[in-house]
Amino acid sequence: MVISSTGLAAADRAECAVAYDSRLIDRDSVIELQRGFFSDQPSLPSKYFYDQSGSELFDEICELDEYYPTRTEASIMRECVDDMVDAIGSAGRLIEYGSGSSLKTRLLLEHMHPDVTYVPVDISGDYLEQVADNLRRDFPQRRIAPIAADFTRPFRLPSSEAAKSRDVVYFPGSTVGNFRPAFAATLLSQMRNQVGTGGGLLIGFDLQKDPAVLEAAYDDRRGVTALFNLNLLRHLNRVAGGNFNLNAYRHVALYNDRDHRIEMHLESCRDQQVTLAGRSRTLAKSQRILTELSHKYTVDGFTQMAAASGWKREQIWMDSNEYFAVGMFRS
Ligand code: AVI
Repeated sequence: MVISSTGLAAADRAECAVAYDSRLIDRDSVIELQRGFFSDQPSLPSKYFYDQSGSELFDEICELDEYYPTRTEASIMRECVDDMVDAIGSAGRLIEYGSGSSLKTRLLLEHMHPDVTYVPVDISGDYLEQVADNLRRDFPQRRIAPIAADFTRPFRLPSSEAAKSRDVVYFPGSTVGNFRPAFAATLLSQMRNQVGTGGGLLIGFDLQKDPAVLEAAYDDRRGVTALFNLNLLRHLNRVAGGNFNLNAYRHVALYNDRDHRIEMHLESCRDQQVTLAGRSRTLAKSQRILTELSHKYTVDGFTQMAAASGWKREQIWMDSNEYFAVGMFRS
């Protein structure tokens, strides 16, 4: 069988063409899905969490008692915003990777020097324009210059109009932890190249702590995270010709002590046959599909990873429990 350069057999490619709707999912994503799901240790990309209901469930997760990251980061931001805006400075741009609703950024927008331009970067162009319009209404003095881009791939930043401009990338929410270390390092290098020498990185990252606290945060009593995890299958049934039976999987969230990360899985409750994007496979009872990694760092470990990508630690802000950190790094 001839394997194409993308790793997908020619016959499979032909099969894919009829098995999914190209208005809902592009060919590269189908190839990515097939690579992950039809391997010995099946996995599915975390990006499929976030359809309309997944995004709503994620908002609900952020409000849960057990899920400490969102409110802890928000409290650090509130308490230390003056130091942060000093570190951002008075000329240049604040470039937010994966800005979404920009809700977390409103505090900075209220406090930052008026000459700092806000550049939200998000994959969803229409939503981005809508958010930018709302921000322009609420912050009429501030320049808002959105960029529609997938930040996990290299994208071009327009050259800055301001003289002596200093750009700062803002990456909140500990989203960096959802990438494997090698890819997180690639992303940090991409950010470093975008802002150049003297640029900054303001980034939120989650810290290592009692595994019981971590596992509760990703397996809450009300089962919201379980629904969020299962919703990924519902989403794939809709966009990628999946036939997952949502009642035949259970949510599992475990802390991996060696790699310092929460791993979310969907465990098959019985032997079953599944079709996705035109191909089928068997899942044995108790076999797990990996759906998400969420890495937890020490401040020193994160600093070393950032240093390998050209960033020097400037300041770290933490809550009193040392659950979460926001760092300012300089290139
Ligand atoms: C988006 N990301 C930082 C969340 C996390 O904590 O890793 C996603 C999440 N998954 C389950 N709960 C929250």
